[in-house]
Amino acid sequence: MSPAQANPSPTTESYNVIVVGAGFAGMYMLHRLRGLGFSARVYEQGGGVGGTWYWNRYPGARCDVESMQYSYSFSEELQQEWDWSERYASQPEILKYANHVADRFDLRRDIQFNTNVERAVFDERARCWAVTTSDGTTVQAQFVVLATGCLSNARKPDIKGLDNFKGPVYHTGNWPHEDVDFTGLRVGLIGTGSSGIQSAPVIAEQAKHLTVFQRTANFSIPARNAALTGEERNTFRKNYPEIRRFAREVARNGIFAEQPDRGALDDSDDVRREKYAARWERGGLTFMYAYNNLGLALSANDTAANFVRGKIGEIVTDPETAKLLQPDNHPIGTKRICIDTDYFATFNRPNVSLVDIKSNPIQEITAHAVRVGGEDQEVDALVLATGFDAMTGSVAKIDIRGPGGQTLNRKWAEGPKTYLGLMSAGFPNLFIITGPGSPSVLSNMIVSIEQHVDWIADSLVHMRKQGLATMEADGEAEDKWVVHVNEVAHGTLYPQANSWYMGANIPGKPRIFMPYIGGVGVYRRICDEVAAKGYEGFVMEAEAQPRRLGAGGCMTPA
Ligand code: N01
Repeated sequence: MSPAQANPSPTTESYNVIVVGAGFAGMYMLHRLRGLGFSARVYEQGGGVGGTWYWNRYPGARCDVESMQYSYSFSEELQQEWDWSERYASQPEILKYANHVADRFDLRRDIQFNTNVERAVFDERARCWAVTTSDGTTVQAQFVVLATGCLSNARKPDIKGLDNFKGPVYHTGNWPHEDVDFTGLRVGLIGTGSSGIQSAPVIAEQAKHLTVFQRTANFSIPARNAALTGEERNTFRKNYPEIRRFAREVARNGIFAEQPDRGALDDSDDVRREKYAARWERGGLTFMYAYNNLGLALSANDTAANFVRGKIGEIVTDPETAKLLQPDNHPIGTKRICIDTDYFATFNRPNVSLVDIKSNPIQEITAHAVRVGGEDQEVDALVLATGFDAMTGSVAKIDIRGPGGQTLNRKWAEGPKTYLGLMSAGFPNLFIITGPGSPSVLSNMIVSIEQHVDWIADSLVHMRKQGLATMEADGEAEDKWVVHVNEVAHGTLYPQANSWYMGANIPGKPRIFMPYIGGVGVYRRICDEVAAKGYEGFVMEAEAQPRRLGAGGCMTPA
């Protein structure tokens, strides 16, 4: 029990809404709440805004969705005035954008930084949440919105001896704010997901030697990053209404792009190869939109996977290294596909080596080395690119107790259960942004964030108008949604990979496909229909007495 829990100070403050997290979701939620006249307070564990982009400062960190699309659409002025400099924005530029948004909309005055929310307990009499933070304060709010992010709980692996290592150990998801200089050092990099694949080429340029420890080879497509020209930016800006509409309503993943209209086996081998080659040259995530059945049929998927394996073989000069780098244990795209700059070519450098830890797992880390197959790979510094306790990890860190003392962690012990990814039955007035059961990490996050925030804001306005005190997911509606989310996932190839989407990267975490794979357009329509039918599948209860919402939050009824 933390000091805050042991001795909470009396509640003095109350708000309509407490928002947990000041990443892209929390910032937009705050902006909407303020605009609607709700009082709100945001608690953020970091020292600044930006969420995942505040923490993930590793060398080479960059978004894999094009910058002109990985940006807010809620303000026409904002999207017209901000100049993205590159096709894929780097982490520093995204963080600068987040700070610009915070300043432009004057958000900081309602955000308390360097503060963790440790506990949220539903007070049944007052029908509101008592929220306790790491500074020992407890505040009240009628609603709590978890904008805690899906990839913000960096995971240190359980590798024997890791704590005995004498050199510096960095985690890509919790990178220092100061410059890290690897000049003259032998660096060991563990993990070859998006973070490892982005950082390896940059570290290799600086370090004396880079040793990459690979457990699972990953598919990666070249980013083909480049400076954006004024003309490219203007074309986007002119066409934003249609681009944004398409991303929200049509695209499965919230990204404006040409949609495939045929399956991979509908084309001849030559035509197919040409299409893949063109997409490889263009670079980026749209490689996977070459055909409409790459995520559905293994025979189709194999054609794309074989093409990429072939490209790896062409790029990497040492045949043994090339073979190790060619993924062979999951269909392409079923683990988050990576987007890189010179990742495979990095292994042609004389100062880079690859160690296969799949056939020969790491035995232990000693004071100065990583021991594999009885051999010590000496390193001066370690970089852990070992991922996150994704989607549920940051929620699980908060002790959330609903009516009757039920904890969310206990309820989710066998996997997260939500209705529409927005609420979990038994926890009234507690919303989750881009939670498990929503398209979330399978989509352009900003598109999904804006949709969730707007939907939540509309629900609060509805409740205020109708004089309603509580809103909660109905258990039956939730059960049906959980079944639906699973059915849709199991109709695809995704569950064939041991991915973090499945919770497979965390020992003991239940294997449940967490995001909703039905597509952002379909999902948006479902959410809108639910609202149009009077919030079907949610239980809403009236106020026993009028509450002055908008004027100071949560007051205990007399
Ligand atoms: O994490 P990951 P990430 N011993 O979980 C290995 C987003 N993102 O930080 O696959 C040895 O994907 C693990 O091996 P295996 C993006 O959505 C986006 O790279 O479990 N190895 C794997 O190789 C992404 O998917 C961007 O066998 C261990 C790696 O570590 C998500 O964040 C950039 C190990 C972890 O890969 C997560 O990416 C960065 C152990 N004990 C991240 N434990 C962009 O926008 C784990 N591994 C481009």
